Order: sequence, then C-alpha cells, then structure tokens
Amino acid sequence: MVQFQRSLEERISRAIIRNTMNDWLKLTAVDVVIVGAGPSGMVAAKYIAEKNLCVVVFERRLGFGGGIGGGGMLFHKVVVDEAATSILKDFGIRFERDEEENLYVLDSSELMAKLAAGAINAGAKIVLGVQVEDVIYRENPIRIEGVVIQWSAVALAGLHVDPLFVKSKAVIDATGHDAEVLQIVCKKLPEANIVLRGEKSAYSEVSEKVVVEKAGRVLPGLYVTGMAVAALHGLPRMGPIFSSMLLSGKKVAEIVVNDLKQA
Ligand code: 48F
Repeated sequence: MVQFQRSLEERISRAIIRNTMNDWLKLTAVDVVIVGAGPSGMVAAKYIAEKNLCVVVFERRLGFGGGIGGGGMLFHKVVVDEAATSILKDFGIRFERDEEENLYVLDSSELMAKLAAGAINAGAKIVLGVQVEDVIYRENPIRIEGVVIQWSAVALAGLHVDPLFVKSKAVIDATGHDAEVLQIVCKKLPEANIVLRGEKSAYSEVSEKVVVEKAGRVLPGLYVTGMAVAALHGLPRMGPIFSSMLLSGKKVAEIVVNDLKQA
C-alpha cells in the first residue's frame, strides 16, 4: 500500500488545486463559450459538444437551470409544444401530453438536471460561480474573439479585482431576459451597431415562434439564443412554456457549428 506523507487535509487541497488548474489551462482557448447555463445555453452546449468542439459554459450562479427551477409560479411543471419533444427525447427527459390543452408537461427539476447531464455527457464543461463581465474584440471588421471572466463572488463583494480572459471562436449570449453580453457590446462597442430593443409584455404564441426564427449570429463571433433574443429584437415574453428556449438553443448550435466548419 502507498504510504502518504502528507496529511489528508493537504492532499485534499492539492488534488483540488492541481486538477482545477489542469482544467483551467485547457479553458484559456476554446472553440465556443456559452454564457449562462439556462435551458437555451445547455441545449446549445450539448449539440455543439457532440460535434467534437471544445465548449465551456460559464454560469454566474452555483447551480444550473436558470429560470427553469421556478417552474410556473413555483408550481413544479413547465410545458412545451410538440416541436420541442424531439429535443426532450435527445436528452432522455420524460413528458406527458395534456390532452385537454394539447401541450406536453414535464417536471422542472428533471428538465434542469437532464439538460445539464446531457451537455456534460456530450463533453461540454459547465463552470459555476463565474460570470462574464466583458468581451474580447478585434477590428476591421469588428469581431468578438472571447470573453472576460471574473468570480461571481468577487463581483458580489464589489471588490476591484482584475479579471482573466478566455479566447474563443464563438461566444453565445444565453443570459436570458437581460441579454447581458449584448448589453456590454452595445455599451462598449458602439461601432458594432447593436440596438437592444428590450423584451415586450406577454404574447406567448408570437414569442415562441419568433425567438426561434431570430436566434443566431449577431456579429462575427457573437451569437444569441433564448430570452436574450427577445431582449435584442423587442419580442414578447412567453412565460413557462419552454419550446423556444430548447429550439433556439438547438438552432444556434447548428449555426455555430456550420460557421466554425467554414472558418
Ligand atoms: O434566464 P435563463 O433561464 O435563460 P434562457 O435560456 O431561458 C429563459 C427561461 O428560463 C425563462 C423564460 C422562458 O420560458 O422566460 O426565463 O433564455 O438562464 C440564463 C442564465 O445565465 C446566467 C444566469 O445566472 C442564468 O442562470 N447569467 C446571466 N448573466 C450572466 C450569467 C453572466 N454575465 N455571466 C454568467 N452567467
């Protein structure tokens, strides 16, 4: 039996630090950064990672799922329409048809857990407790080439700590209602001509359709999915129906994979 000279406490720390640093060194340059581990971000992560691309999802909170966990006003179910059920099947998520409403109903906790498991099993890395606070850009033509990251805890404490950088071929804004990455680009790179029109009041039928239609490339290197699409294009909200979150995640994945293939 191997005799360890170090105490268990030392070995715990060394194992965590060495293995974290090994991971982080691989994360300094990746194919795709996804900002936000909500439904659209995790769906995009799985379908991109399945194509053998290196994908990291940075999530500000210490858990994934974004707006899924709250279900519909804390009732633990969400719904999708038929178009999204093929994605649920890809992730092994169970659902039931509500015959009266012609909607498919599923448990919010199962959706959160299995979207994350699907993304991770496909090879994506989800890093929790890290937020994206800026982007890396290059000019002529303007192009997004990565993100600037910081520990969420540092941001919460209001400490002035310089961040670090992650280079990537594509950045996907999957930050939800606030479209945080687009907001940053809008404010700090006016030459990119991004106009954030802001999300509108509820009109679920329209929103479910148009969010998917408009998901995609915003600028070279910058893409948008999920509710951030509504914030960008001034589209209505849809509430706890998640078809467009899943379908826009899949659509943005297809666009990114195609763009990276051609690059
Ligand atoms: O809000 P969120 O779930 O985004 P989504 O994929 O889905 C929206 C639905 O949940 C729901 C809805 C549709 O029916 O209206 O609200 O568009 O997940 C966004 C995630 O991004 C994280 C945030 O904590 C959340 O988990 N996030 C936001 N800004 C940042 C971030 C940031 N700057 N850096 C890292 N993570």
